[in-house]
Amino acid sequence: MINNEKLLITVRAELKSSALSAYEKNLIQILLDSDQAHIFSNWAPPGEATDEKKALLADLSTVESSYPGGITAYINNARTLLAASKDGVNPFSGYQPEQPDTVDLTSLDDTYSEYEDVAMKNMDKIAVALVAGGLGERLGYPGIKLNIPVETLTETTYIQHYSTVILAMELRTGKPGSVPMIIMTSRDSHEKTMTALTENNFFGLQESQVTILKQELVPAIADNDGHIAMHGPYSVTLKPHGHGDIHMLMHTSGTAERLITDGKQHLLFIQDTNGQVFNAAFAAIGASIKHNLDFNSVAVNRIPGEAVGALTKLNNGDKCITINVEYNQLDPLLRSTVSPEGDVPNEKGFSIFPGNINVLVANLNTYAKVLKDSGGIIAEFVNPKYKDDTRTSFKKPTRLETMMQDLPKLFKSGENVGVTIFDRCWCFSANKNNIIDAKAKHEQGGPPESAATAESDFYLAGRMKLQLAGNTVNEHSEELILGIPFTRGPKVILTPRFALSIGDVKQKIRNLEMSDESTLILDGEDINIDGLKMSGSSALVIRTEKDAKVSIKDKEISNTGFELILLTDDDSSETAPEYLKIRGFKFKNRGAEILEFNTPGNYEV
Ligand code: UGB
Repeated sequence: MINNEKLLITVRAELKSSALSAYEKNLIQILLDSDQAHIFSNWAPPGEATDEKKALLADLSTVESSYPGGITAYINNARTLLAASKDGVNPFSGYQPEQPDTVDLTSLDDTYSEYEDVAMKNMDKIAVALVAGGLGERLGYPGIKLNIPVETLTETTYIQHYSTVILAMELRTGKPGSVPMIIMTSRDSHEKTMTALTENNFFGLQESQVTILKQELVPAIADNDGHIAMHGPYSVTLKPHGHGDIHMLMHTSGTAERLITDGKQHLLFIQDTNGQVFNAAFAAIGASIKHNLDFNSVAVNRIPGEAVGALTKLNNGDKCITINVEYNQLDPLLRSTVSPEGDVPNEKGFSIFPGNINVLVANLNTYAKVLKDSGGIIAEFVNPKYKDDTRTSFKKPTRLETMMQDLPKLFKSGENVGVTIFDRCWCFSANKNNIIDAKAKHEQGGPPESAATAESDFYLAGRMKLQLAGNTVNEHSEELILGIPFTRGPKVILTPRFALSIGDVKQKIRNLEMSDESTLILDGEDINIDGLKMSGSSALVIRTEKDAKVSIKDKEISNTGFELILLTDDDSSETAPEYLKIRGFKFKNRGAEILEFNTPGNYEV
């Protein structure tokens, strides 16, 4: 307790003055009761600097109203977690790591299609939650990441792409507005996300089906006693609380319960820049339904030591949970328990602990129950950087954080937690790193996760779908653009309206042959191809409005298509928009065949 009588006299005078409202004075009292008198230590006498005082209290009142249990609960939680951290409490003490239960969908075979079909029949029971509160510091993009184009041929942005998938899901249910979309924003992303939605008419979604949940920042903590950090007499230091806030907000806003009332059974969580996610999401939802999973993590095979969270089953005899263990914690855990050699590869070269990519499927009934039991606070953790081994002071203020993949930490036991493994390029290729870091990551043998690789993989998924449908697709060799790998063709975009599953592609495209630099863009519900040969750098774009049926039969395409231009070779490189600069290239239409069908009818090409 701060017991500085002079300081307390000043604060008490503030409480008696009429400059602040009753609510603000109550907040001061709450803070005093939590040993936070230092916040007021440099305040001017009552009646002075009132606006600054009110601004500080407004920041803290947001925490008081948004954090379950208010600011007192936040400070108490911080003290408990900091004490455990100081004592070096091992969160996995007593647990034996085991291989988690997995469903292997790395092969896109008939079994895979069965899983997809299960989800296709349950479209009206699915809701999608997109976490988009991140600042994207690693990417360094000036706007919100949701506004970046997934690819530069159609310039469809991430938010538009996700919305288009939802619209396509609704085509299956026959009920517009029936697939809820929840978007978590933050102070950093809220305004721009709202602008993107409103300026684009919610990308065709109904406003009522979109729920925006805004996460708030939390106070940074200066020391092990839980004192709130200050950076000025009237400014507390605030920091992000992490993507796990989605769970808290789903609870406190009543959204989880509402989804259940509306008949939804599964909630799919996605990140802001993973254009591949809906290649795999439906099969993952199918796996959740078929195996009755309460929680299902989409995962990729990881090489031992790879810097990706490892999905691990932990068993202490009483409790058995499958959770994400950070890769730097996994190796010591294995060495001290079941494997003196640490994380070793299996016969295929992979760790038996698959990598988490933060695409998650939760059974809504279980989810809502866990939220209710936990008050919505999901496995907070603290990660202070201590000045020295005494663990008594920090290099800089810390804060409590949460991660959305940690939800199973709150499972009591008996919940059915699964892991569904997919081919990496098929399910995950995020746009997280700037070009310098992406190049370095590639040189170190890791995935660059940049705008260019995300775009390259987006086309790759299109090619994979065509190949699975038995078509001939000649792939161009990979090249380096700004030191980052990119495959220039063929570029294939099959929009969600055209196909949501591999089955859809198989049904609609036969006897297609594509050369290694050609481009095919299909955007319409009812386009059928039987016999199409594309040579050289030819490009064909087909767009249809509702009720326009298009059949392509035995057609040959030869035109100059889209040319890839390196920005380094282009005069306009300096003035190029940022979404091109983060790639290092652009495409120029030199003569693509573009067919648009804007009125209902049957068309043969
Ligand atoms: N996000 C928020 O909405 N709010 C926040 O406060 C923070 C983030 P990052 P991170 O893809 O390989 C995750 O920053 O957290 C959103 C997993 O934890 O891109 O470093 C943000 O907008 C990790 O296990 O990623 O790492 C974005 O949509 C691994 O799966 C999302 O949260 C890793 O992603 C992720 O934020 C990965």
